Amino acid sequence: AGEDRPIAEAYRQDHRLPNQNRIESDRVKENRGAFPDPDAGPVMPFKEDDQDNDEPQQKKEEDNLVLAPPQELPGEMGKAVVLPTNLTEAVKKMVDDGWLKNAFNQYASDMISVHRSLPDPRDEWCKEPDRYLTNLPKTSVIICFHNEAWSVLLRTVHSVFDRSPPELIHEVILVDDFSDMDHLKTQLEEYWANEPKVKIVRAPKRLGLIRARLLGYDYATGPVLTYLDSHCECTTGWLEPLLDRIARNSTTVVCPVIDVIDDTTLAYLYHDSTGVNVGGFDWNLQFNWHAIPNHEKKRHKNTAEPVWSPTMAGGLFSIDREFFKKLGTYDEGFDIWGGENLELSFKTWMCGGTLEIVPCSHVGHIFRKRSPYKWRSGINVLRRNSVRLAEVWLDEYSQYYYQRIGNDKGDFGDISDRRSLRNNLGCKSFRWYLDNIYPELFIPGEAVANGEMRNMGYGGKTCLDSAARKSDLHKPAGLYPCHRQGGNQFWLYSKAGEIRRDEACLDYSGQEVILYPCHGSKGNQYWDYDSVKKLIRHGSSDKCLGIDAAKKKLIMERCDPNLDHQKWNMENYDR
Ligand code: UD2
Ligand code: MN
Repeated sequence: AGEDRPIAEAYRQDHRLPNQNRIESDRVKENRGAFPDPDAGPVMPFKEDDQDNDEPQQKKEEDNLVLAPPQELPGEMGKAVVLPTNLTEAVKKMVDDGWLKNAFNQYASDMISVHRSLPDPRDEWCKEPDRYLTNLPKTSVIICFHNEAWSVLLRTVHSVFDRSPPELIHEVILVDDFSDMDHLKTQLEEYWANEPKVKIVRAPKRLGLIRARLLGYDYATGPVLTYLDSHCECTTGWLEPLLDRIARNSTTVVCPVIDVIDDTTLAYLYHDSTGVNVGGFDWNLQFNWHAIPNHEKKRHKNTAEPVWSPTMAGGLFSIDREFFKKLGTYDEGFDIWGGENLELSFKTWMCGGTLEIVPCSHVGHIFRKRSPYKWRSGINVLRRNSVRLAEVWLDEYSQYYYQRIGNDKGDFGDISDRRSLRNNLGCKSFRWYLDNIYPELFIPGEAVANGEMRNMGYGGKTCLDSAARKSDLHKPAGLYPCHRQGGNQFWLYSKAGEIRRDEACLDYSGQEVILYPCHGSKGNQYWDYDSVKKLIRHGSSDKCLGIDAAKKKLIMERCDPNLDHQKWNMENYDR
């Protein structure tokens, strides 16, 4: 806690200053030269006897803070903060601690003003006169957090106030999901004491992000609800285009474009509207991003127009409060993290709404590579949430998810309320959703074979094996002893001749046999399985797929039905 103190002090000062661009925290000043010594204790910045300064003598009026042109401050205009390589051991430790606690570079964040300036990522189209209705509804902004870094949380909230028309912010509700970090427990009320629109709600026990959002919902009184993660930064004009869509049709659920705030440098990274993606999911019920499909592109004249999206990422969206209520908000049985974004996406579409990504609205988010906080022990939370989701919303398509988890549903609790919700709302079928809203999703049931792909050479114990994650794409596909548990050994052989899982297809272009994003145009991804000879012949090279036991890798050879290591058994083959 001792370490938090000077930072907290700096931000309190920061907040009080009238001119956003004239802020310099103690951290910032010290860091222009050497890095601060963590053992130095809570030193107030620029004390009266501070002789070491080349700044103008305006300290008294300005709460002892010093004027500096904005371009000198770290992170301004969304620029990267790059720490020098010659850090002292003590500072290195602070940097490491920041990473450990948050899974992003908290130290770098602490150097940046909580009011930092950002680039304006909007297309010109967004700024044309009369683009938005004039009488927009107000929103309650709901930000849930569990042990969020102080500077990051404050920057999220300030970015809302600093870059929204005040008359559109009904309130900002901060939901503390039972954090145990000192600054969050003791300093928030004081920090926001002069901002009547900020309301702080404390969960009596750890709720998980879904029930924390519901707690925020219970307190919110604005006609529109806007949810944000606690490590976001809103850019200029982010709010109006979201509210505009809801004002025109209250069943439209809208998401901003989520820009990347780099986890290491806190740089604000963005594309123009030609780089906008939409949300999808795979049969592991994991959310993923896609380029806008052609059928959707055809509906638009300008790339900045709102686009329909099959799913939302989850953290950042606005919704009409009454419509959210009508949809039954979230499933309260969802714990900690995950699945709620697909639940809300599916039911929005299936129960009469529309889900859009609004390219004129940009909000940054720190994407992390791991989850820094505790989940529950002894239970697979994500699987439980996903099974509840599948049971209520997926109809007969739930089998494709269950296949992926070895048909082990575990104890998923009572879902009868959620099922009656769906019935009472008279929602459409999941099949309707797939056919109309997400026609580009590959349906495993349409595959000719599914399950393991076992090579018959060397005793027949080797299977095609890969996690087939994004990071595995463009790399050789692997081999592993067959384990009969699905997972990384679950493959589909599609009618179109692909050997695939989700978006990854087995692909050969003359070098290694790799996994490559499925492109659907045969070529290097076309494999012809002869279920009698057991050979897998590659379309464009006319070679056959085999394995090299010594090198433990896939190889391509001239086809020879006498070689066992070219023979494969495809599970559940049915043509
Ligand atoms: C994404 C979403 C996130 C949520 C999640 C699926 C974006 C950018 N983020 O993961 O909002 O939809 O997918 O569930 O779309 N939190 C709590 N209590 C907890 C755990 C988390 O309040 O027990 C807070 C946390 O401080 C954060 C928010 O919930 O503000 C989301 O958590 P996250 O940032 O770890 O999720 P993320 O972005 O990886
Ligand atoms: Mn997040």
